Order: sequence, then structure tokens, then C-alpha cells
Amino acid sequence: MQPRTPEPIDAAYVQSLRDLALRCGLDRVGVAPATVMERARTALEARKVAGLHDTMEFTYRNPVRSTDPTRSVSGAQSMLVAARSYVLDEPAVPEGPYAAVARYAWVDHYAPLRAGLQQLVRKLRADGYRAVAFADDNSVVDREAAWLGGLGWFGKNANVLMPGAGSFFVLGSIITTAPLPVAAEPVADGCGSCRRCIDGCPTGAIVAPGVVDAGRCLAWLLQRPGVFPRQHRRALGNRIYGCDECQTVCPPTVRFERRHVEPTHLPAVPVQAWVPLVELLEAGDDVVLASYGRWYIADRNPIWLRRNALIALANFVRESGEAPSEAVVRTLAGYLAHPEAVLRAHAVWAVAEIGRTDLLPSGDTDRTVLDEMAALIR
Ligand code: B12
Ligand code: SF4
Ligand code: SF4
Repeated sequence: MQPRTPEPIDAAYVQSLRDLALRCGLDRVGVAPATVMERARTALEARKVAGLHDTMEFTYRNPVRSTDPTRSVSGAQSMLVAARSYVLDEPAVPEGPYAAVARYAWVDHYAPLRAGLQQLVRKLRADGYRAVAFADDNSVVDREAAWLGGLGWFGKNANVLMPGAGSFFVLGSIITTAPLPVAAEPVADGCGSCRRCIDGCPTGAIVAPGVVDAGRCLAWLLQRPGVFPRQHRRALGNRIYGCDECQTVCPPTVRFERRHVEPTHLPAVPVQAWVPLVELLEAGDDVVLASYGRWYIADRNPIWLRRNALIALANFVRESGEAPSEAVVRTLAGYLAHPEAVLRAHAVWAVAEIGRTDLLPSGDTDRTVLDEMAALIR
């Protein structure tokens, strides 16, 4: 069979892709060259050497691959980059011990983003080009692609901000053999002399404009398996998944948030902006994974969400200044006897934080638990 002759790329063709993108729930589109993303490669390698990636893998696993679009699609000519808003109406703050979920995780925003990208992939393929979609995939550094495609500027908080709409957007791209015309210029810096995100980060994780030290970033510490660093537990507040602080203090993001269109093509599922902590801590593995399994949970092991919940619960009670309810005390006391030592250790910290050292166990011989006990008297 003769290979088909691809559709010619002209202004009308590019416009037809843009129109389709908007119809499919994508809010912004642009085109980046499919050449090596040198700046991102240098940054990934330098940050790995400096240890700023902590134990993260993701795009750090293979910087050569994640910064070279032709490794994913041979003969690639361009990247169609896209952004989709994740602004939703904020549900009322519930009363009692609830933990906060970062906005991008209130519902699955990646599914509609990928679905929109797939429609464009289908069109490009039907028109005779090869095309593969990527979103939050280790093969492509999404922010650098978005920046190169002219979607927005890199904020000092490391997010890509769309002019007139801020940073509450998820990003994705299509690597294609179609030679689409690339963005002429990156979007000009919109931060100016502002540094609210740097000053407002609860753990000082933004160590230079656009540079995040993952070992201090709450968003990563909540995902990372193991003991949650003691020095950052209070700063965690009542967060359980993700952190929005460097975006909710960001003037261009909060100013324009309300003016942006509501996302379309969303699944008809309840918004999960708040997690009932006692309920989560009392639930079995199946229930936890059924409710929150779409989040990134290391090894799909609910233990890490429970660890986060123990810290969030203690912070909630301490910050409320009120005596903990019986249910809270019962739950925390139960965790002091949990079969998993790492959870017993966090329960030790939690009961001490709410002033109930009387509950502390005396016979635990596990090293992690003993370390926590020792830290209480240091
Ligand atoms: C690893 C990762 C993380 C890590 C590390 C984040 C980080 N900043 O390094 C953790 C788990 C902490 C994280 C957290 C979050 N993430 Co994340 N994360 C990723 C992932 C998987 C890879 C990012 C990566 O490769 N970083 C590599 C480093 C080198 O890139 P960089 O930090 O952007 O560095 C650039 C700048 O420094 C810039 N630069 C160079 N010189 C200069 C100079 C100046 C002055 C400036 C300002 C910038 C600048 O160039 C560098 C290279 O591109 C991507 C998905 C993907 N496949 O790309 C999502 C992604 C970046 N995350 C995303 C989101 C939504 C978040 C959170 C907001 C979620 C949350 N609410 O908790 C937070 C934001 C934290 C923050 N301030 O960055 C979105 C970003 C959307 C956007 N509009 O920018 C992405 C793109 C996922 C997606 N597909 O939508 N994330
Ligand atoms: S996500 Fe939170 S902890 Fe991480 S850099 Fe932003 S404000 Fe700091
Ligand atoms: S808070 Fe200020 S410095 Fe930080 S990203 Fe927003 S505008 Fe830029």
C-alpha cells in the first residue's frame, strides 16, 4: 500500500487543530520545536548532582530521554503543547478534622487532558502524521515544552503561568512528525520584582527563582515513602496530598482564577477537596485505595496516606487549640499499637503534639519508634 501524502501544513490547518483542541476541553495550545530541550536537560542533571531531586525518579530517571522528543517519536518535527485549567469552585471548609487536598487533585484532571490530546492525535494520524500524546509522563518535561511552545512564563514558584490566567493548569503535549509552525517567542516574564512564593513557602523549598528543593517541598514529602522529616511536620499543617501555597499567594494566579472558564469534560464524580481524617485512619486498605487510589501513592501502599493523615490530624488538633474529641484520641491510641512501625512512630509524634504523652507506649522496641520517643525529650 502506498503511504498516504500528509495534509499540507498551512495557517488554516493549524487553526483547525486549535479549534479542535478548544472543542475537546483544552484551554491553551501552542507549538514547540521537537529539538533537545537543552536548558531542562542541564537543569535536571545539575539538580541531580546537587541532590535537589531528593529521591525522585520521574523525569530525573533518564534526563536524556525526557528532554529529547525524538526519543519518543522518531522523526518528530514539532510538539503541540496544551494546558487545561483545573480551577473549580471551592467547596466550603467542613467542620472538624479534615485534611486539605491540593486543587489539581480534587478530581482527575489528567483524564480529560489526555482525552483532549487523544482527539488531536487521531486527527494528526488521519492526516498522515505520526503523533503520540504525553501528559505527566516521565518521557517529557511538560513545563519546559509548554514554555518553549509559548504557553506561558516560568514563575519563580517553578510553575508555568498563562498570561491572564495564572498557573492552575495541567500540561501535556503531542510529539508529532507534522512540521507545525513553532512559537516565535517565549512569553515574557510576568513576575517582575514579586517574590511572594519564595517568601510564602512554608518550608523555604524555593531555593532560587524557579528552583525547588524537593527534599523540602511538602508536595514531594507527602508522596515520598518513609519517615516524614520531623522538622517539616508542623509546616505541613492539615495537607494530605499536594501543596498549593506557592500558587495561592501568587497574584497573577489568584487575580485571574475566577475569570477563567470552568473546565468542561469533567467526570461526574464528587470533588475531593477535603479528606475526613478519622474516617481515613479507620478505613481498610481497599476502601482507602478505592477512594484515593488515583493519586500518586508510592507502591500503591495506603500506609503513606495514613502517615500523612496522622500528622495532619495532630496539626489540626493542635492548631484548633481545643481538646481532641474521644474519636480522635481513640484513633491515635489505636495507631500506637499498629503492626506497622512507621505508623506507630508517627502516632508517637501525633499524641505528643496534642499533649497526650500519657498515651505513649513503654514496651516498643522498634528502632524507628524509639527514635521518635527519643526525639520527644531532646
Ligand atoms: C517531579 C515533579 C514534581 C516534583 C518536583 C517539582 C519541581 N519544581 O521540580 C514535586 C513532587 C515536588 C512536584 C510538585 C508540584 N507539581 Co509537579 N511535576 C513533576 C514532573 C513529574 C517533572 C518535573 C520536572 O521534570 N522538573 C525538572 C526541573 C528541572 O524542572 P523545573 O523545576 O520546572 O525547572 C525549570 C525552571 O527552573 C526553568 N528555569 C531555568 N532558569 C530559570 C530562571 C528563572 C528566573 C525561572 C523563574 C525559571 C528558570 O527551567 C528549568 C527547566 O525547565 C512534572 C510532569 C512532567 N512530566 O514534566 C509535574 C508538573 C511539573 N507538576 C505539576 C504540578 C501541578 C505540581 C504542583 C502544583 C502540585 C501540587 N499542588 O502539589 C506542585 C508544584 C510545586 C512547585 N512549586 O514546583 C504540573 C505543572 C503545571 C504548571 N502549570 O506548571 C506538571 C507539569 C504536571 C502536569 N503535566 O501538569 N512536581
Ligand atoms: S508546593 Fe508548597 S512546599 Fe513546595 S515549593 Fe510550593 S509552597 Fe513550597
Ligand atoms: S508569587 Fe510572584 S514571584 Fe512567585 S510566581 Fe507568582 S508572580 Fe511570580
